[in-house]
Amino acid sequence: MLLSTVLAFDLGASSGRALIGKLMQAEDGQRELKVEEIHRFPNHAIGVGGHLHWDILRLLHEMKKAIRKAFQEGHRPETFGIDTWGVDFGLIDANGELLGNPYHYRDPQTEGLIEEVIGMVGKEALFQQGGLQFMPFNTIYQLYAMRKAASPKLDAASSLLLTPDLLVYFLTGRKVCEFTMATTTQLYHPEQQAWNTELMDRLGIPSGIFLDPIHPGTRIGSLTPEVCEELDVPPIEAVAVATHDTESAVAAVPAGEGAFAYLVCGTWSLLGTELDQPLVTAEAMAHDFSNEGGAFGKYQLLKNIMGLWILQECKREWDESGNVISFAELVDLASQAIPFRSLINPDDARFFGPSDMVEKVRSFCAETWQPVPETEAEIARCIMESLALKYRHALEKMEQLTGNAYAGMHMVGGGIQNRLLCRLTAGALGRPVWAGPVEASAIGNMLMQLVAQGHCSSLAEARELSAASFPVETYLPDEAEADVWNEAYEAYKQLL
Ligand code: LFR
Repeated sequence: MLLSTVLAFDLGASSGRALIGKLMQAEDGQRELKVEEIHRFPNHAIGVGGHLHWDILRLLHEMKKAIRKAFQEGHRPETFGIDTWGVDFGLIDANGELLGNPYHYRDPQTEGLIEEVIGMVGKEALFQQGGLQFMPFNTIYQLYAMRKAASPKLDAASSLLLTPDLLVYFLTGRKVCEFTMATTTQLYHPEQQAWNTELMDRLGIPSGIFLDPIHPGTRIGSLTPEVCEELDVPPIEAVAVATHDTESAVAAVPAGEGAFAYLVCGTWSLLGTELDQPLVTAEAMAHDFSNEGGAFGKYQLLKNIMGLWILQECKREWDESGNVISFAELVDLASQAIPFRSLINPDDARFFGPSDMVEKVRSFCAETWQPVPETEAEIARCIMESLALKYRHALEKMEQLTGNAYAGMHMVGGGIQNRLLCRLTAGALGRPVWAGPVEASAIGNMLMQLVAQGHCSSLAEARELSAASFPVETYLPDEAEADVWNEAYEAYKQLL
């Protein structure tokens, strides 16, 4: 029996997806979530006038296409939810119109601003009040960059909408601020559970543009009559899901009771664990951990690791030079390459910006007196082994911070289709890796819609449904490889 149909939009840095979820109940009462992708579209950073932007109206266009398609294909979603990457936003003027194109978080405008803001406020204070790892793209630095550039948009703004909220606004006309995204700004005080208006005043950021956060699982409102007419669809309702994609993914981790470690694996690698309260200690700051708000008011103690971005950029370079090579081929080549030939620190700042990635990997190896990887296979192997070792490092630090020991690690997200990476991760950790589900963000998005609809009442129940609906593959470390991994880990730590 069909209990409910939902529509999830999951927008990532390189593509967007629309998926239909159907909550089914068997005669014995067993429930299952069935998921089907109905639309997929590319998403690109677009450079103009020295800035990098998102093409937000193109994304809206593709989302509208997906809504129409859902109904044309006979689905009847009751609600929809949107999740995207963190930190980015649009500014809305007094007439309700968007002021300019939202900046892409890799826009170079924030270069050097972390140091400047730390100079004004102090590092400990910033961490204590914002809970986040110091990343150049955090909303705080983007807004401060606009202030420094005397951006007229900032003065004309009457509200700030983070990307998923902006898209919800375009479709429903309702302006909201969803909590999990709010906590990626570094302007939200997790301990006080309020916007940090004092800090905003200090940096010349207008505090009046921020709306009071609402929590995942809240109903927002229906598609506007214009949108319904344009698409010829009934007025389905938007739900505030855990709109930060990472938090949606964490909501779908098929973990049982008790502390668990996870890795959300995509363009970024987010390695973390769920806590009831933020952990804003000096140690957490020293090890570069963030506290990001999650579904049901939880906090995620997590670390942003540069992730598969480095490999994606290398692949883009090869593709553009006419050497078109699929991810599957790359993984296959890498699995045949000589292990542990050279390693990088994936979080070295040089890897953050786009372009020249192959050369950046090579120069890192040259500067650290390692063999310089030449072939695609060698470069891909180097990146993946380095990521796996980075995961071990982060997991060990996390154990120190929380005092918990983790028996293994859940891996979710698109990156787990890279089976070599899962295998290498299990090897590096010397612990099992439980991989799945792949579409974690979209599934977590759907789960919070089901919470809003009253079909799930807790995170535990949502995760149970995830576990019952999607396969998980276990990767066990090979005992015989433990020594070589330990040696590689020692070598890796020398690079940090
Ligand atoms: C992952 C993610 C990370 C965030 C980064 C930039 O997609 O949302 O959590 O730090 O993108 O927004």
